[in-house]
Amino acid sequence: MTARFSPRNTPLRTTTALLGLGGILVLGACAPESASETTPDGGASAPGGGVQSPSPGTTEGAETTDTVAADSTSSGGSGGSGAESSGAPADYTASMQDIEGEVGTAQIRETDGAMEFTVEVSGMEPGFYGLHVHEIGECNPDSAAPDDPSELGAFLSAGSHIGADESDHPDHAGDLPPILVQESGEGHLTFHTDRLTAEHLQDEDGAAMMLHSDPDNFANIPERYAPDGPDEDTTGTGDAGFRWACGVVEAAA
Ligand SMILES: [Cu+2]
Repeated sequence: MTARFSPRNTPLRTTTALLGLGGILVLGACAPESASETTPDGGASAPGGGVQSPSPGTTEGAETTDTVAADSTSSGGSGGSGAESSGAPADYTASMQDIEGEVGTAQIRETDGAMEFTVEVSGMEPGFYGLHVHEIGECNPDSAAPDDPSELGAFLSAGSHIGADESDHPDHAGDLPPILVQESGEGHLTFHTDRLTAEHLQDEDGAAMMLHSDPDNFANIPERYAPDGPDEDTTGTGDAGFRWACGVVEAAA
């Protein structure tokens, strides 16, 4: 865990940031995105991640107070000229929310042989943050991991990265580039991935966009730090920290 108190930086977020700090400190000793969810038999350091900052019931409260809504609607004109370059409407959308409300949005569009993602966030501390698509479209801020009900935490309901049972991180279909939040607190990212399909996003249990509290190291751990190679947490999750905001991927209206 880093020294960062919270990915949030707006005054509105202060309370949550402090609450979040508690959660982070507790979770700091754990693997927030547990090895068990991505390496079912891993058994690595049971995170005991039963403590997390988000608490149910507060999720809806601040939803409409954030500036993200305005940001997302004005993104085309606010320096996001690249984002809308395709001009085509999104096929899927996700509103990524922490316990206070929307942190950012993802617009996903099917292109020829790839999925084009446009991700916008605001009101966050500058820096890189991990982004993934998780395998279950359920964003419960206080939930159990599907494959280990004893493991509780924020948005564990979304399960592992899509493709986590088929390969190591960062070769999961759901592994995405990290987003860079600028000094303004806003982040913008557009990219294509040919790893994900419509079936991934809209299968029976859906899918969820996850914004993490830390950068993703893509399991790129130099040998001098890890002579035996990265451990299971790293090859499972990229050490992207705990799950900060989650958004169910939905078919665009
Ligand atoms: Cu993730």
